[in-house]
Amino acid sequence: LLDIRWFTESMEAGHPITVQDRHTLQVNPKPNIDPNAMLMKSYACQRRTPLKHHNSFLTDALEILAQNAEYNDNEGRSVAFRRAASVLKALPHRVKSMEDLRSLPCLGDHSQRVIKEILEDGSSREVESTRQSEQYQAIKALTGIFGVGVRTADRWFREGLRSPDDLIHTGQQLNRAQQAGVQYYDDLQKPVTKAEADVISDIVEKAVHAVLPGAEIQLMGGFRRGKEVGHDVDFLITHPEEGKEEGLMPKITNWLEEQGLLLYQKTTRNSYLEKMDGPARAPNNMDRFERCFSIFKLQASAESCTSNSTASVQDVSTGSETERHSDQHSEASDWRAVRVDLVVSPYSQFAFATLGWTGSKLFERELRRWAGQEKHMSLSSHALYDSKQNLYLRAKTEEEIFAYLGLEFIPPSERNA
Ligand code: DCT
Ligand code: MG
Repeated sequence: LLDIRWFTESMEAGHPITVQDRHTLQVNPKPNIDPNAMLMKSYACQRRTPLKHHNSFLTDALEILAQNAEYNDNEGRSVAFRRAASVLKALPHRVKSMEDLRSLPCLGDHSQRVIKEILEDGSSREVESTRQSEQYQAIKALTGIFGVGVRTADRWFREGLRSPDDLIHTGQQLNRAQQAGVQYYDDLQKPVTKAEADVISDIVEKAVHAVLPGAEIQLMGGFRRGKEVGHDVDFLITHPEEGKEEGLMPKITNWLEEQGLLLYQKTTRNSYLEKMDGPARAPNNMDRFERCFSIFKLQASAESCTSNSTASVQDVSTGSETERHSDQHSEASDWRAVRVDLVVSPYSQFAFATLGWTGSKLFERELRRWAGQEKHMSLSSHALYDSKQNLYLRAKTEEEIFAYLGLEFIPPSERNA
């Protein structure tokens, strides 16, 4: 039975059964071939990673160490922990012993030590002390403010600041984004539900169609991957007639502002030029689309919602509140603030933008790494460039891009690497 299962799984996973394998099977009906090694590919973009998996007791721990490494400006270490966590997310079973990890890729010594300790003692001392550390907690709280990155948070931490309240009390200079971030901090800490994302989708669709009929809108990010909650709602907007999308964002934000639906917005213009940007640009994962970082004012009451998901939206506003809240927004408030990202893409780049904005972040990173290291190609949210042929590869669908990259198509719901 084991042999047949191994055969079928290998075939399904696209592994050719080699002559050597056949021989091994003939002479040894239970081949000593490690199924882990056979089935677990080393790039996250070669694997299917579902949203719900069996090893969060390990991946949560590794991701705390990844997060902490990021706070300490150690990107290499951070990515190593994230890759290790991602492999465990793709395992079809719960890890019970170190033996289960034999031959798995991406598990460095440090990650293995942490896993071993959790398997043996139920927790890892390093993870627990990180979780409890003043620096970790403060940087987490400070970067949790919209508009605050690790560098700023770190500077504030070294100045003795620990929380958004400390920023207010000490009268820190804040830019407009950070002011909004502090003002709506409590709301923006609360996860956005799928029901809320659906209400916002309807609003965005209404706004976009009011200013540009025929435009297409797609829900991106975690919600496209099937997540039930997120930290924001991401949308990609395009129009089948190339050029019609130019200058669209200010029209959308004006419409939304007139309806009183925006608490904050900042639009950056599209600065991508294929000829100028070229494939040789540094592999910066920031794209250059016209983009609007915004904070929506989401009403909980039925009359201001354009969808029938109001009931579930109201449930959310009962979440616990802290004492600090802007004076305009009391606990009894019938609205909440929600982070929304709007991105406009020319139609010819839409497939690349869709792939780039679906995530997860690690999946995207691995796609770009695969393209560069394995295919001598350069992938961004705008284009795919083939350095061997010296040409841009055009695509209308995500499926075509996976095919160019020589990868099996992975649907969004299995890109939760
Ligand atoms: N993205 C990326 N690299 C980054 C940031 C973002 O490739 N450094 C892409 C992947 C996901 C998408 O943009 C949206 O970003 P987020 O909203 O930050 O991620 P998310 O997966 O939607 O997570 P959440 O559910 O918390 O919003
Ligand atoms: Mg998101």
